[in-house]
This record gives sequence, C-alpha cells and structure tokens, in this order.
Amino acid sequence: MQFVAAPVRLSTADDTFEVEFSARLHWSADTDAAIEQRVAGILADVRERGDAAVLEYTQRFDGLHAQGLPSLELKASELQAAFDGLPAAQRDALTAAAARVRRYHEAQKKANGESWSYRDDDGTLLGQKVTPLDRVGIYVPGGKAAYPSSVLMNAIPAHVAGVQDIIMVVPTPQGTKNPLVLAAAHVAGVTRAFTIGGAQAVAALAYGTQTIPKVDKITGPGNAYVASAKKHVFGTVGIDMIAGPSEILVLADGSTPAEWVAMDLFSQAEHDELAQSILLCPDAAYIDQVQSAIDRLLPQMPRAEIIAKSLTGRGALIHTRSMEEACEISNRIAPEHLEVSSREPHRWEPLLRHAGAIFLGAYTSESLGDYCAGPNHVLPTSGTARFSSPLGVYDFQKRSSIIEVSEQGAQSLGRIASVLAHGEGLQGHARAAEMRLKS
Ligand code: HSO
Ligand code: ZN
Repeated sequence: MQFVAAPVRLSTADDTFEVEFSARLHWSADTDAAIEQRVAGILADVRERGDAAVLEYTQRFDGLHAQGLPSLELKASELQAAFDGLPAAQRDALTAAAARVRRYHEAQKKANGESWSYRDDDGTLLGQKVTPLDRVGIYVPGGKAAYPSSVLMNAIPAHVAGVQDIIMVVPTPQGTKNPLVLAAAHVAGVTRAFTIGGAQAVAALAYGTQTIPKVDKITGPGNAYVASAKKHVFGTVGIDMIAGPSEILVLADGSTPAEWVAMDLFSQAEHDELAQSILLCPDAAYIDQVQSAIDRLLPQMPRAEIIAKSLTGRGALIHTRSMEEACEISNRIAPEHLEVSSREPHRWEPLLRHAGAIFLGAYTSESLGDYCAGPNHVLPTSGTARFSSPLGVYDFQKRSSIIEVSEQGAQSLGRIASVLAHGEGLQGHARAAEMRLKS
C-alpha cells in the first residue's frame, strides 16, 4: 500500500496566508457528550460501590476476570522480576534514561522547589514552605500507547519531589502485561501498581475504594474516557493537564540535512493521525528538499499510514520571509515541541517565547527528549504553552505561606490591618489586630 504525505504548502508572502493559516491551525478540543455521560455514570457507580464496580468494569472493558480487586495488584516482586527479565540492552537503556531524568528533576527541585524565608527589620518572619503531596496516582495507558518512557516521566518527578505513595494504574486488556511498563515502574520508584484502567481507575484513585487508596492528584495521559474522567474529578483531586495530540514545529535555516528534519516531523506524526508537524523556513528550495525527503522516507516507515494522514491532514510546510518572521509565527502556534534546526540556535532562542520544550541545534532531535535527555516529555499541547509548563517536580509539591509576626511587628501591621478592616466593616478582624497594640 502506497501512502502519500502531503502537508499543505503556505507562504507568508501570499495574501491568503492568514486565512489558510488559521483554518489549518485551528484546534477545537470538542468534547463528546455521549462519552461525558457514560463517564459520569461510571464515576458515580465506583464512588458508591467501590471495589465491586471497578471489578465489573474491568471485566467488561478489559476482559479481565478476577476474584477481587486485591488480586489485580502487581506486587513489587513482579515489577522487579519484569525488570530482571528484560534483555540487557533494554535494562541498561531504561536505567540510563531514568538516571538522566532523575538528575534533571533534582536540579529543578533545587532551583525552584525549595522553601525560603526572610525577616523584616522588626523581626517578623515571612516565608514559603514547600511540601510534597502525600499520595499521587499515575495513569498509564494500555494497548497502543503504553509508553514505558511516560512511566519514568510521571513517576520520577513525583519521587524526586518526595511523594511517599505513588500509585500506578495500567489497564491490561485480556491480562496482557507490558514487561517494559512494569520494569519502568520498578526503576522509577512506583509504590503500588494495579492492572486497572479507564474511567473506573480514575474514579478509584479519586474517591478511593476498599482496595485502592484515595490519592491527592492524578497525572498521566489516557484516551477520551480517561481525559473526561480526569476533568470530572478535578477539584476532588488535582490533575496535571488534559493532553492533546503530539506536536512538533521545526524552525529551519536550511543547514540541517533535509532527511533529519523529515524524520523529526515523522517522529511526532507517527504518534497519532491528529498529531501536528510543521516546518517553518525562509528557504523555499530547502522546503522542496524536505518534501522530497518525506516522499523518499515514508515508504520505509511501519507507521506510514498514520504519518501520511497526520501530515496531510494537519501538517504544514511554511515559507517565511525571514528567520525572525518564522520565530514570530512559532510564538503564535506555541508548539509542544520546538526544534531550532539552525547553525545559530542561540541567535533565535531569545526570540522564542512560547513552547513546551525548545530543542537547540541540528543534533538535538526531539526524540532524544522523549526518552533520555532529562527534561520531562509531558508538555503543554494545543497552544497551551502560552500559559503552562512541562510536568515537573513542582506539580507534585505545594506551598504553604509562613508568617510569624514579632511583638514589634504587630504594632505597625496592627494599625494597617485595623484601618482596612474597619473599611471592610469587619469588626472582628479589626479588634483582633487592635488587641495586640500596646497603647
Ligand atoms: N512525544 C510524546 C512522548 C513520547 N514519545 C513517548 C515517545 N514515547 C509526548 O509528546
Ligand atoms: Zn514522541
């Protein structure tokens, strides 16, 4: 079967550019009302009946029969055995990736995850105390999108943050377990793991059941049912984000081999037919070379069909007037992954404001970031990089303000508070402050 990957060709110099650009890049996160309704039913049922409901749905949706929910727990020894049973190359790669991801997140914790305080001249102490969440749930998809790398990317920052209980759930349709996922859980410091999934697993984590402990936050990607369930339970627990399909934007000056860029576009396109791959480049001849490389390389790809659909449906090769203009357009898109495939990446980086992760230079393929460079691969999608950040240690921590007012401090603060409290008509507030005044 021959597939064709024909990303749209646009040029910023064309009158029609703006219209085509917005038509093409428009992304609607429509929710399916039927899914919402079914999920609401499952959540309510699990909330009411606990283990029994989770067991029934697991049997119905995953074809997995069990005597009781406790028997769906993966024991630590089984996770360890999965790791020990891997081919040495996979064991080493997993260990090396985990070590790099851990190191990065330890640096992140040091830089912006520590408590701090200062004192006023009158001795009053003000500060912020950072504490880890007690218990988190990590959702790991089963089937096609069961990524061991995502187990590392979710569990390691939680572990580095100091979370005591990391509960992983992973559906195992017909009981088929993915040894790499189990091994990754072992390497990443997961505390307990259960072979359940779908909205029922999200409900179990959010409300707790006889067997599944109630968590404080749920992270990790999932299908439409899982996404809908996470939205529903938000407020009862925290959630990380609702991730959309993968995206890559390559900003190229034409100095990188065209095949490298073509393959980088494929690397995200192969995730999903709805994934988005975009090239921005001021050199029209180079754009032709990348299209030729796409045509040449596509037939070799096992996922050619998905790549072709993604590139044809949502891909774009955009000719810009300059690299500066390419940077501006990239900022408007705010992509999940942004590759600056240029001889002078540090010249362009200061112009780039919105992106989940920025990959500098021809050697930095996005795929290295997906697995082992160190930074997190759970990133804001669908333009949300305008206002949000990669998953990190900070997602598994919270902050409490610390205030210790000295006797002297109570005099000056008390006067200010008293005036403002009277202004708000709150006598209790005012008197609490005034009682501490000396005269
Ligand atoms: N690129 C994906 C993560 C991933 N890639 C996992 C390969 N495995 C997130 O956007
Ligand atoms: Zn990827």
